[in-house]
Amino acid sequence: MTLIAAPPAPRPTKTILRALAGETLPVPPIWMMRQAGRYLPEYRATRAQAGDFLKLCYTPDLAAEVTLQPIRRFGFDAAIMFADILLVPQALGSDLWFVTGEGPRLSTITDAAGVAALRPAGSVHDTLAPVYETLRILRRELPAETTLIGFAGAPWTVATYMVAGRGTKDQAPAHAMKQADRAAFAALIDRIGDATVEYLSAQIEAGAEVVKLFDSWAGSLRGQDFDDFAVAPTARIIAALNDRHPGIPVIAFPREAGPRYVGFAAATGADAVALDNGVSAEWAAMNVQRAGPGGCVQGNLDPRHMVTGGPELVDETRRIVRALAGGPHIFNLGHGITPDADPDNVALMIETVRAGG
Ligand code: 1CP
Repeated sequence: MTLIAAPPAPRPTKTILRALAGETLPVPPIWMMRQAGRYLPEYRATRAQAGDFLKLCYTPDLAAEVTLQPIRRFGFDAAIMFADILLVPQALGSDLWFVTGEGPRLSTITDAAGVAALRPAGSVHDTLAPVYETLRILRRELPAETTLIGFAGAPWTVATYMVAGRGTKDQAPAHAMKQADRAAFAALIDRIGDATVEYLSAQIEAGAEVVKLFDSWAGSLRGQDFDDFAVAPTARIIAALNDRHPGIPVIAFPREAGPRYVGFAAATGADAVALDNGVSAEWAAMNVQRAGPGGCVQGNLDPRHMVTGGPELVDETRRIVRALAGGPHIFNLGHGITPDADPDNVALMIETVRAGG
């Protein structure tokens, strides 16, 4: 019997995919969290046309349009599909609505009966099918060099909203449920994790080339809780995705994880970790970024520079580019751009990055 070795996977050509594969590039590719959003007049116009935020998420032509707006205006290296992490709770059966000027509201889940009443993970496609259509449109319409990113919330962050019924400063309701009935809380995390695997798999089948897991509230987990509810669910999702869709990179964003950024990619199988602006780029270069696969970091300019601009913006951008130039790096903000940001500052950030820092 002759054994024929499998041909090596073709090397990616898009810059974001090259960085995620562990390549150190002379100029880091760049995109920006919340790049489609209220700081852009064209976004506000399309959102007004949609009527409300959820309508915008579930109307594929309009969701694709707002995804493309920052690509046309700035030429970012990646487009992130327009949707929201809270569509998954809705697909699992939570009521979801947005209060203008305040934010999201959901029906609350506080005990084992609430978890048991959720829909099965496999049924999420009934609600989420329009998101897959958005991705199919984007794959047709994006420039050939632009990477298409899909996303979901990580289970802990999604659970904090499902338990509290809204955004909270300290995620106290989720911590309380975890303490009162750890098994019920773990069942909630598992159900969200299963739904997330289904959702991200379908996103990849519809054309997402990279997926990102947003764990915006990971920083409020301590000790064993961080291992059980940030690391383990993320690792489980990534293992299932690697199994179903080998070669599709995953970016993990355990926001405000601080020292727990160290080893997070290795512990979860993530191809990159996104850094918030609470850690310094110099520290991350020493402690988080590594040469080769799994060593890529993304980040981490403070989004307030998109409001204030000026020489500080240029200096900080250069400092981050230089600090992370020795390994695989995707330039980004440390969190989402805010509605009061000035689009001219975004253009200045991109110009500075592309000038080599
Ligand atoms: O009025 C508006 O137009 C709504 C503002 C808005 C936008 C533009 C919301 C409501 N969601 C979004 C889009 C969105 N949300 C994207 C689109 C892609 C892009 O980045 O351009 C993404 C990736 C998200 C992810 C998201 N939603 C996160 C994780 C990232 C983060 O910011 O930490 C979280 C926590 C949410 C929940 C959410 N959705 C919207 C708001 C205002 C919030 C935060 C609510 C709160 O905690 O109070």
